[in-house]
Amino acid sequence: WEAVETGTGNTVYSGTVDLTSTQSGSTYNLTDGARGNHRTYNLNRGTSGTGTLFSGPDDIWGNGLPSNLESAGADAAYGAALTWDYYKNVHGRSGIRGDGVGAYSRVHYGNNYVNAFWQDSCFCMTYGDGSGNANPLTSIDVAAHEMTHGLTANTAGLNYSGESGGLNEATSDIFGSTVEFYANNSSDVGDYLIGEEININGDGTPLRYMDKPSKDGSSKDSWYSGIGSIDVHYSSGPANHFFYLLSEGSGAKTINGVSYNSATSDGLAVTGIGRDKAEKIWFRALTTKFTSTTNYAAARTGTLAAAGELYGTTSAEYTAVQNAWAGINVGT
Ligand code: ASN
Ligand code: ZN
Ligand code: CA
Repeated sequence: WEAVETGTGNTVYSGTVDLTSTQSGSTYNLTDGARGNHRTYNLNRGTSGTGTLFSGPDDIWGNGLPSNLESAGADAAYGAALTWDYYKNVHGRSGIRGDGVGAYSRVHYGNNYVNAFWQDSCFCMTYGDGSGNANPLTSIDVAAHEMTHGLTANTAGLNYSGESGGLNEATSDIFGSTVEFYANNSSDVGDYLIGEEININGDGTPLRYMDKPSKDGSSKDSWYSGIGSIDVHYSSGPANHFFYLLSEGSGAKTINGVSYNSATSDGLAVTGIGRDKAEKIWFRALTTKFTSTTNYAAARTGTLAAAGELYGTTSAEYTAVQNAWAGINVGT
């Protein structure tokens, strides 16, 4: 018999947060009894299996420092819970498969591993501890990015290569960002940057920028014929840029203390419709229009169909979708 409890997570990136656990006798487990029993495991530098479920005599997880092995577990559990709540409360979807069943997270993967990943085969996500300047890969946006790979695999199934691969990656960045905004966490505020907490570059810069993807030195701002042959983490750039333009519009803007400046490929201004509407359009397109082979042109068609269903084909929202795609050189 297990009781659902509310414990305390002292995370590396998000301060002190509530975490749902389960209690079995005098032992607490980092199993989220309110979210499909999503579990969080400690691989303790291993690279296979599940390691051990985080558990102990108290319902306090971590101390906020990466040196405490529970801290990254607290971040991972928090990120998974937020992502679950976001899809349930914003999009009406219960769990990655929509069946109410939780996945699981594994932290402390390998030695000095500077990445995180989702695997369909285990229905689980895994985080490294980083090395050098990098910190554990367990920030909110990274957690939501990885979990969203599970959602994409179970809906559109976008192939992870070519233009569909870029759209797959962008979908993870888009919802990585929207979950971070949804969290409304004062330690890790919402932004249109990916991985800014991890310090992967050693100079405090993020991994990716949605307002101007080329700021990372590799991602593309706009679509071009042949973009399907570059790395999917770079061909994602135009779709991330599309989502930023659709949400916030072109030009300079400061949100939660972060400054953005987004230019269109055609030089025409785009007026944003707000993130709340943009995320609904992308989710509807992903789950009802996109397929495994959707490319940029088809993503335009799919998001326009979604916007038409949600807001009407004569709406300002529909026009904004057209303009945002034109702003990254897709359609006219
Ligand atoms: N963190 C990367 C991603 O989610 C891992 C990978 O490239 N598979 O895209
Ligand atoms: Zn990814
Ligand atoms: Ca972020």
